[in-house]
Amino acid sequence: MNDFFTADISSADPLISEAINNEVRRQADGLELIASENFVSKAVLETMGSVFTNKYAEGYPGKRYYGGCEFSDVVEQAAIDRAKELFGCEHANVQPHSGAQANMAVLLTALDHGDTILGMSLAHGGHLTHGHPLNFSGINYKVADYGVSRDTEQIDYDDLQKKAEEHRPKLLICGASAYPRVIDFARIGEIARSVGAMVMADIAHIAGLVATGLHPSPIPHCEFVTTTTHKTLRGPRGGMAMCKEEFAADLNKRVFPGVQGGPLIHIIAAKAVAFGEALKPDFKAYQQQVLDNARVLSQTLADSGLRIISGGTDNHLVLVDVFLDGKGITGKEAEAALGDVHITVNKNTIPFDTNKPFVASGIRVGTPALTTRGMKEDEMRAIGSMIAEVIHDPASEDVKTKVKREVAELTARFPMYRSRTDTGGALPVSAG
Ligand code: DSN
Repeated sequence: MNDFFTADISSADPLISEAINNEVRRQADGLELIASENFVSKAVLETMGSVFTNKYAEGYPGKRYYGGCEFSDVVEQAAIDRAKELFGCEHANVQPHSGAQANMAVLLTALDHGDTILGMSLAHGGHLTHGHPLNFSGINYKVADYGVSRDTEQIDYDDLQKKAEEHRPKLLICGASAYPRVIDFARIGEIARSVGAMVMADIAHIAGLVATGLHPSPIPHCEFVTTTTHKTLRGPRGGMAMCKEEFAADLNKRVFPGVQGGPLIHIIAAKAVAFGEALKPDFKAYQQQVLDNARVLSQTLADSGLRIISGGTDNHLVLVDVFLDGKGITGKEAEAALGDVHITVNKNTIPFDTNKPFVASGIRVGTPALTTRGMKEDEMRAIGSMIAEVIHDPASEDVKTKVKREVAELTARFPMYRSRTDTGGALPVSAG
């Protein structure tokens, strides 16, 4: 047989092979606390690397523009059916390549160019695609924003009502990328209806919690619900858009041919696999552990003298003020110091931040990935202490050496993917 079909990556492309192996080791040897990241199962990983990557399948199941789509139809229909079962939605489009493209398709469905949207400010935990001036959403539409109150650092629903009355948006956008509290979708739905607006909820961060009933669902209250599939939902990197049946045909047209061409059938197949996993009872136990872990991590960090935005967390993430009005360090410094000891977090602005976004006063930490590795409350207490020690003394090489050793000991107890040195590929092994 032709080498082309049999040569492993290690011989076909040593540079990329080595980078993959290094990434396998980086993920295994570090503590991954980026709230939007997770580790997929071997089944999902294998499906993403399947021969469906070779297939063009513009259109939708049963109505394609190319021949040979019979098996593409099987996987896409399975993804759609499972998504509908998981979220209880009337319609699901599983083709968006990302959350941003799912949001773009919804905005094109709901709005005309120049219409007004009201979204949560990025600086208060929202997302670029909810109306940031540099994003398509801010370029093509008139934007007003809402945020959290200074006192509680939680969404100010009374202010949101006032803003909705003032700006009369056609679409109210809710959902966040750095908001640790329950979002009251029912209240947001009421506010929208009071001004004749539609609602899009972007549940990218909390989709796994919503799917398992551990966060109230936006489905009954919103015309449109979008998500990514790779965060708490623990599927392949990608997006999905859901809506009421009345918008289904239009939404489908906006995804394809509106903003995308050929769907990524290998990713859609992996979405189906991930949704199948999420429908199993142990996924709810996993999500509950994500929540329990986040609460313990939050409490440990608070006990160490760091300030937790909004005073705690109801979901998978914790937003931590490390700047402490100039008495601490910046988010940028914290991210770098923690990176030195193989703890991966991202700097994040906090509400009413006095530092610029690239410096930031906070860090965002999340528990989905480490919970997938099997870590529980005891490990969260240990990790919280490690984080605090580094942040309180970022210049100390002694502290860094000690914490680096603790990270190595902890990660060794929770094995995950390993490097397949004979081929250079990544072979997952069972999570701890
Ligand atoms: N980049 C994602 C996150 O980290 O939350 C949002 O798109």
